[in-house]
Amino acid sequence: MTTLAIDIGGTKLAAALVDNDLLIRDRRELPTPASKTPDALRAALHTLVEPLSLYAKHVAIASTGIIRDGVLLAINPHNLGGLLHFPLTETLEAITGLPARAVNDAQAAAWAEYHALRGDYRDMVFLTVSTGVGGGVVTDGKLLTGTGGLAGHLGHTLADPNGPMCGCGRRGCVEAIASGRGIAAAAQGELAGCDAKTIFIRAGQGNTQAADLITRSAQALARLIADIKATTDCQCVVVGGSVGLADGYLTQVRRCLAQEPSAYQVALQPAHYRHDAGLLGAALLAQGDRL
Ligand code: ADP
Ligand code: BMX
Ligand code: ZN
Repeated sequence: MTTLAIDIGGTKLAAALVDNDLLIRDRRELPTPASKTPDALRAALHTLVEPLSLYAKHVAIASTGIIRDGVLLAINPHNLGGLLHFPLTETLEAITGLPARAVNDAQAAAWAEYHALRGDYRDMVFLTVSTGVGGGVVTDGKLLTGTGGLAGHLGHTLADPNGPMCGCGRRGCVEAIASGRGIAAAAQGELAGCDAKTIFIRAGQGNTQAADLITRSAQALARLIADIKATTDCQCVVVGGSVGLADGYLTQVRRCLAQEPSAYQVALQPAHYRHDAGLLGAALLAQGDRL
């Protein structure tokens, strides 16, 4: 059964057709519109999925935000241009005429990455370092979603009580420091106004401020990973997102984690499905896990 899978992130929207063997075709992307009102997102989703919906039997959505009863509720509305609330499944059902299911993007990616692990794994955690910092926790082979969809929002744990304000209303969250937006927000002088992608390029060219901003992110992520190990005793942590997958980033996180006591050491791996983990996890969940 062909699934129309959609991944809604703070920076980009992706959609593709996914078949029963998790093969992806006709993948396409659009920038996420930054608008407080839902109309721009509705219009972008329409443009994105219209050429694909004819070939699918159902829709599977992985989306940034807390997903409750098919509705997106932003914990950090700044990541979506101030948008707080968006009726995801209702909108996609209206656009495509197909039944739709939705799940948080990092929870979906965790599920896909858990299935990609080879060996006897029961406990793993996925982290995306992207527009924000998202997380998905698999414990004893089960994906945690929580009663209200909040489970795994590890980007909103505390990194620094004196750190920058987070869009969720809390000061010093991991997301406010380690995410693409957090990296960009701390840039000063010649780097002020640059996005995280540009800051990585500048670091590669030898810019020391850019390199320090990336190290600050990697340090916050490594401390989060030590906390995750202490909380879940997971067997591995898989890292995705465009910042998480950027050249050299995971190596830096490993170096920072190595400074922590031995009890908090855990294997770190880049996402097997790279930028498609969210799409594939949503498809897997909607298809009922036939793997
Ligand atoms: P989304 O959050 O929409 O899922 P991404 O995973 O692409 O999207 O994350 C977006 C963030 O990653 C932005 O802050 C962007 O500047 C940054 N980014 C995109 N490409 C790269 C790259 N090649 N290297 C480092 N950072 C990147
Ligand atoms: C934020 C939060 C999470 C999401 C994470 C990564 C919103 C809109 N999103 O912490 O639900 O999983 O970002 O999202 O509150 P991404 O856009 O970086 O992929
Ligand atoms: Zn926060």
